[in-house]
Amino acid sequence: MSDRRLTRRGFFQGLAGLGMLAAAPSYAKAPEGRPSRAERAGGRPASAEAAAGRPFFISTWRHGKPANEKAAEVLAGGGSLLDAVEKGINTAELDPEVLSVGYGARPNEEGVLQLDAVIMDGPTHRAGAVAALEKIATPISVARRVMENTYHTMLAGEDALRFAIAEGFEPQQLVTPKSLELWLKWKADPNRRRYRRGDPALRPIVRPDAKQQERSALAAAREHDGDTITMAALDANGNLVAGGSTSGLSWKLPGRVGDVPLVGCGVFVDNTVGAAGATGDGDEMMKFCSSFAIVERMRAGADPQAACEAVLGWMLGVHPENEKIEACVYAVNKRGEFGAASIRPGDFTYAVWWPGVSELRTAKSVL
Ligand code: SD4
Repeated sequence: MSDRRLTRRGFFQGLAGLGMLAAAPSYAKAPEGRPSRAERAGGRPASAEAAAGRPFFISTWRHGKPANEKAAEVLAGGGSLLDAVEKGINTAELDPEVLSVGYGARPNEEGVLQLDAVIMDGPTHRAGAVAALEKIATPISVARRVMENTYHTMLAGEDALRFAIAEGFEPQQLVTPKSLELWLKWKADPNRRRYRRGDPALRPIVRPDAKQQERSALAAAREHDGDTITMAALDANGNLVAGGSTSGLSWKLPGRVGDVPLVGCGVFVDNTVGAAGATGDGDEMMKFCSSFAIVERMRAGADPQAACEAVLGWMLGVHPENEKIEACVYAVNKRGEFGAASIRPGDFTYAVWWPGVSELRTAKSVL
């Protein structure tokens, strides 16, 4: 048995100590009788921090910081919480330097940008989403129109584009010279990553273990993370809204839809409990409904940090090879306690905002 497996076992023991495995499937059973991580840490398992003010915003990656700041500004200016999340996420969508969201992102296998987005409103428990939407730079705004102007929850593909145009959105070329150059470079590489089974470079966000340490250092120093944005927001009245927007995995197969627009996967809100969001290998994460699973654990009494770690632990229990993937989650409960976790160390930079604080954090890893 490798050291890695032992580490993972230690993790499950920690979950057992938190009482988290009671709610987890039987294949995630922990060995009995060893001190949990919580006990080793002096009996204080819950590492959820509490935001010291309201509103509170939490977003993925470095571009989450300007997005949170914009969201806070919109709310302070009299906008609704939905406006705040939409406009906050628009900042990443419209920034051509953010290479996995909206305008200027990395395209699919055929050099076309297909975008996914979602928005979910806690007070009404409504959601809107778009999948594989082309030519519209701000898909979260289209998702909001789906929620507010239709009886549907998700529109996809060409018809989502027709809906957007009917709603007044301007179609445009989203591939920039920079994203075209990146795509051409990928196309020209004989060892390029593809997504058909049998391809040696199949797994999308797997990086070799040997690179993990290097990655940890790099993660903090990177100019930007070319990754999905998801955001959760909590206002002074205890209401919650969440949203997300992404170009999905770079060089994905045309028509591929990731976890982000799927309610309960990219984000989930239960206004009586809390909200959660995800980023990472969506093809794997969607099989665990990661955001929904976190909120349900919070409903059962887990604090946000424990809930995040428990769900990643469940993913590892079911598919041990998930120790190699990028899987990152965060959560906030109605009291403003929040947490975040990734499977691998150093993987997940996230941004938090509350009055007087706007900063980046690195999430705890479960390995
Ligand atoms: C997807 N979850 O489409 C997204 C990708 C992502 O950081 O979050 N990357 O699978």
